[in-house]
Amino acid sequence: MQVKRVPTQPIDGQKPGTSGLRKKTRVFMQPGYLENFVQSIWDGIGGIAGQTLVVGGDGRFFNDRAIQTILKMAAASGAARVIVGQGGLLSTPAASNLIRVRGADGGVILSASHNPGGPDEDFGIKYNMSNGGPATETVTGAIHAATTAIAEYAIADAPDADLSTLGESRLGALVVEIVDPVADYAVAMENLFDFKAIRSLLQSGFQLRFDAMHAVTGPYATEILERRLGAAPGSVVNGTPSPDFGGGHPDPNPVWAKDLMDAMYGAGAPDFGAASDGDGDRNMIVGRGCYVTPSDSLAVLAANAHLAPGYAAGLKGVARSMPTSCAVDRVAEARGLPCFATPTGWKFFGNLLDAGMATLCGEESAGTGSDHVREKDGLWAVLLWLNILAVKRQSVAEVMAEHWAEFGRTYYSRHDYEAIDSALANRLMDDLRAALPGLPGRAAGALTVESAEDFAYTDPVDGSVSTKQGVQIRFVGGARLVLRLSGTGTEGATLRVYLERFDGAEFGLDPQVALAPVIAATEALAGITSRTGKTAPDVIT
Ligand code: VG1
Ligand code: CO
Repeated sequence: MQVKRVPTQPIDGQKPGTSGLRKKTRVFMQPGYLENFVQSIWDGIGGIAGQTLVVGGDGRFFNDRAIQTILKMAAASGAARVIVGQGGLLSTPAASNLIRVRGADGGVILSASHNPGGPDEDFGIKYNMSNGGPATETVTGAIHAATTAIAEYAIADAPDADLSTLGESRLGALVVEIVDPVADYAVAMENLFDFKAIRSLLQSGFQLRFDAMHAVTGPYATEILERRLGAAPGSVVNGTPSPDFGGGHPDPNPVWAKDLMDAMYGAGAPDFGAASDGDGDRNMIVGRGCYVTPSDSLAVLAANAHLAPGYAAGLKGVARSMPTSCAVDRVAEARGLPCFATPTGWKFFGNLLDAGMATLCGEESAGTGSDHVREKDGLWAVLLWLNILAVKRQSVAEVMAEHWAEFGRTYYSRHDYEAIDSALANRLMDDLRAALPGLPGRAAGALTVESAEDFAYTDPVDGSVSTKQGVQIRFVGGARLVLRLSGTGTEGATLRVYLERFDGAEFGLDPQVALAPVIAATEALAGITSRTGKTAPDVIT
């Protein structure tokens, strides 16, 4: 095997964001672009000689080409073994699981998650560490530093590997091992959940619909829900991964999973509906006529996880990202559990999970997971819900009503303003940050600001500090407003506005109505409409 050393120079803007490096697919397809970043990963982590890596992606356009490049670059840099999901497929949680069960040194995941795929859409790459979790800020910092210093990359001059046949082959000294992407993951799920109870729920006439959104969870859901648990054939819809996700946004929320919402709110709706995103780490839960917000879902799972065998001993603690609603905090308080608030992005949960300080974690963006892997896990959340329903024998609506009666309801919504001019968005945030010290005591619409901060997080395990993680404003009476800029967008800036208000007595309001005072206060404080000209958010979830 011949190794080519190709001279190159730093490419601007290869800074990993919330979830690795995300760009337009055509950007990644430029000669040397992907190669530069992959070499920077190898350099940033101190080389990969002798290592075992896991590689896979969500099957989007360019997934297969990127994997061939990564294999040749792993061979050129002396890796011992690369474990690849058959056909280049691995969901993000399955990759995390595989890194852990195989004791790999790390992994590379190809995905832009819920962003659309295709030659004119998005692509992404991220590095996961030996605990199975996304690289910490320290490691992404080292990778970024490597992108700014790179002078050459090394790649094997070799034919493409066969990704379709299970088993081992060689690329020079590198062993390429093709594995079934579903097998180990399905075993992990069987070890956590009461499959017998779920099977008998499904036999009792309980109907479910799982929308894989033409993305990677199709094969996982078909094997686990239909084959192993006996859901009726056809319960999994859009179950064949396609390079452009059927032309849609594989984003499991009421806007992009509208077909599922229509089915769940229409005549003859099944008992339970769920969807997952491009790479399988997000989940949406919806009962018959009853959408469950991700923040509420996290709270319900925290309150009921002990009903599943894998969590029968109880939870060590719970964690949520700062913008996620405080619904889970109320469960933690009632049950005497430690509760942590971290910056946005799953990488911040890793240390808490590794240290045994938290068992369950979640984000408002439809991510929930536990210490079984180090990523959020869409199908896991679906199975935990099913396990809970199998034990309680209640409808989703009944579970929610009971939950709110016990803990109160935290009305919650996120308003996204997309593709704003980056300079304008940065100015908006900078001005808001500068105004924070003067806000407490000030009126904003009908509300009065109680406290205002630019969220900073000190990791309780390693003491690392992350600053500027979003503006958090609390109002007298308990309402809360958070504003931050997205770290995963690929066009201009996306401003995310997170709104919440607790109500201990009235549970039946429309969230947008319940949150009207907080929405009005936002405009008074941040002037989004006056600055951007946008009179309404682009996406409301
Ligand atoms: C978004 C979500 C965040 C999530 C991240 C990655 O980030 O808000 O909660 O962790 O996507 O999720 P941002 O910076 O755009 O708000 V995934 O499913 O894209 O791995
Ligand atoms: Co995702």
